Amino acid sequence: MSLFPSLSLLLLSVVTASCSETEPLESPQKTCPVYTCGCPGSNGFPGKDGRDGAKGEKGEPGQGLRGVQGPPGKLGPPGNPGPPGLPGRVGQKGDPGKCPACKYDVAASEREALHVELNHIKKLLKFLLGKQVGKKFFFTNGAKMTFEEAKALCAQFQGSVATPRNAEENKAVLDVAKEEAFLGITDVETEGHFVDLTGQSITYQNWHDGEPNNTGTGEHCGMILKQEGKWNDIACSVSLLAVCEATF
Ligand code: MMA
Ligand code: CA
Repeated sequence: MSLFPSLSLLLLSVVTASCSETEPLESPQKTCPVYTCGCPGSNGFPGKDGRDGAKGEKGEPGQGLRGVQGPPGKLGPPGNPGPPGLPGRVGQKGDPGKCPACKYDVAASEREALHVELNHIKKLLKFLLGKQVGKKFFFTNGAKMTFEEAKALCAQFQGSVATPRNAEENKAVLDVAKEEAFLGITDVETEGHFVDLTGQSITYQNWHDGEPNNTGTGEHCGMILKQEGKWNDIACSVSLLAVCEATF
């Protein structure tokens, strides 16, 4: 018997034995017949470097000396304007000036005398009118008229048809009127939305229950009722007492 065949058999068994040690049998590609499998190669070279990891936390400041301070940064954008300042002091009284159309120049002493006289009259008027709430006076001449006529009458005194802004003023109007009287309010522009004679919405109102109800052919004016000074809307064409309000 030759030595060769037994040597090759021995070699083959060594090879298969070392293969089965390194390659687990579960692997599908390892089901090949024993004679076609090679031995695993030696480890390859290490792969390329991986990608950079996430940035680490900021380190502690170093030990070295601080550098010199850099130059100042660029000028920032202008800030918002500040609140308005306090009002300045009242200036000195100007000279009376010349009135080209005036025949005479009223002397300072005469102006002073007129001023004193006017104040006396104002004082008397306030006393006679009686009804004052704050700076506002309420007054009537006892005449009845339409709303338009009442407006024209009150305008003569640089005043307006009485427009009470609170319960105290409402009471004062009732005290002066003692009967039903027009108020300086209207909803002629927008039905149901009463405004004062400057067109401003009213903030105080004292409507009677169920009013304003805009009955009949329409009621676009306001009036004060005798009963508790409650308000009713009424046609502007009716005749009612005119009560005015004005400041002096
Ligand atoms: C009733 C009532 C009022 C209306 C007047 C008109 C007497 O009161 O309906 O709302 O304004 O009538 O005269
Ligand atoms: Ca009414």
